[in-house]
Amino acid sequence: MFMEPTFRWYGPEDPVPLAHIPQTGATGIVSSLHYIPYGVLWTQDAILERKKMIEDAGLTWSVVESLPVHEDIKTGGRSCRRYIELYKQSIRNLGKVGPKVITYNFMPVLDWVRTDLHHRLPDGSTVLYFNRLEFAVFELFILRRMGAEDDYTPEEVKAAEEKYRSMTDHERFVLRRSIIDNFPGFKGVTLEDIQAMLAKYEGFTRERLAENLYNFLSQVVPVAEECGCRLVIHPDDPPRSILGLPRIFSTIDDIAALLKMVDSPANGVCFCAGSFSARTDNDVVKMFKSCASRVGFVHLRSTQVEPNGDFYEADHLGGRVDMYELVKAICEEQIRRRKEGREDWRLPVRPDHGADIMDDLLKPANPNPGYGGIGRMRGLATIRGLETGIMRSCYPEEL
Ligand code: DNO
Repeated sequence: MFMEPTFRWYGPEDPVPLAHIPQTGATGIVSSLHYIPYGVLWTQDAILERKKMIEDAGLTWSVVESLPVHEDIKTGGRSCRRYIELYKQSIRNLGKVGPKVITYNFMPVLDWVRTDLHHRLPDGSTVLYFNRLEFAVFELFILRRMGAEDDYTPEEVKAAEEKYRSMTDHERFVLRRSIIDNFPGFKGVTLEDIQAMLAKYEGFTRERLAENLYNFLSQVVPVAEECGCRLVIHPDDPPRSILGLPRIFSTIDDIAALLKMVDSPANGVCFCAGSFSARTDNDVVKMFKSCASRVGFVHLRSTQVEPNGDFYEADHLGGRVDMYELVKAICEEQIRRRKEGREDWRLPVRPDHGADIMDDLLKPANPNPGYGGIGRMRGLATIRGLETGIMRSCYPEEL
C-alpha cells in the first residue's frame, strides 16, 4: 500500500490485542500513553516502553494520538506557561526516541461528542450517533448549563423537556455517561467537573481561543521543527460550537487560518474526514486539497447527516464523504511528495471509528466506543482496496 495502513491501539488495556493487529493489514500503530494524566511529562523511558511493546509485535509506532493539551493552555489560565514548557519537553523526548507525528486537538472541555454509542442500524450493527435533541436534553436538563436555552428555539426546549420527562433514570445516566465520560485518559468525569471547566470559559470568544492557540503553537512548533517532529491538529468533532463554547478547527477557513498562524511544515493537520463531514457546508475533498502538503496524518471515515443535523457513522463508502475522490487526492499528494523527495511522502492513515459488527457485538462492552476490532478492520480493508484500485488504474507508472 502507498499509504501507511495504521490501527489505533489504546495500550495494554485495549480489548483488541496488539498481537492481532497485523492480521488487519495494518503495519503501523497509533497510540498514546493514556495512563499519564493531561499536563504530565512523557519521559523517554515511558515512550520507549510503549515503543518496545509495539515493535515486539512486529509493528511500528507511527503516530502519537494524542499528546493532550491541558485546559489551562486552551484557556490561557494561570499555569499555561508551565504546561507549555512541559509540552515542549514531551515533544523533545518524542523527537529523541518516539514517533515523529504528534496529534493534538484544541477543543475546549470535551473532545469528540456523541449522544448514543450503540445506535443500531437496520443490518444489526451499531454505530456512534449524535442526536441534537438528546444533546439538548443533556445540556438543558441534566447539566443545566446556564444560558443553554439561548442556543435553542422555544420549540426545541419544549421537545427536549418532554423527552427528558419520558426518560428513565437509567436512560438519563447512560446519556450523561455517553457524552462526558468515555475518553481514555480522562475517565470518571462528573457533571461537577464539567461545570467547573465551563466556568473557566465564561465570556470566552472565538478570538480568545484563537489567540491561545497561537500562543501555544508559536512556542511549540519551533521545538517540534528542531526535533524533526510534526504537530497535527485534529478537527472539532462535531465541527461546530458545543456547550456554548467556541470551536476553531471546523471549516476550510479555519484550516487556512491555522496554516497561516505559524507557517511551518511542523504545524500540520490531522485530516479527519469524518469529523469535517458532519457539517453539510463542508466539501471534504476540497478541504483536503486546500491543505494537502501540510497533512501529516489521515483519519478516513464518513458520516450520514440527517436533515435536522443529527448524524451517525456511515459505511466507509457511504455518507457525505466522496471516498473515491478523497483517496485519489491522497494518492496524488503522495506521488507529488515523492517527486519532491519528501521523506514523509507516505501518509499514515487509519480507518478511525468503525461500526461494531459480527463478533464485536458479542464481546463485553468495549471501553473505547467506536473502536471494535472487526468493524475497523472492515474500514481498513475498504480503504486498502480503494487505494489499490485507484493506483493500479490511474497511476500504474507510479507503482
Ligand atoms: C476520536 C478521535 C479523537 C482524537 C482526538 C485527537 O475517536 O478521533 O478523540 O483522537 O481528538 O486529539
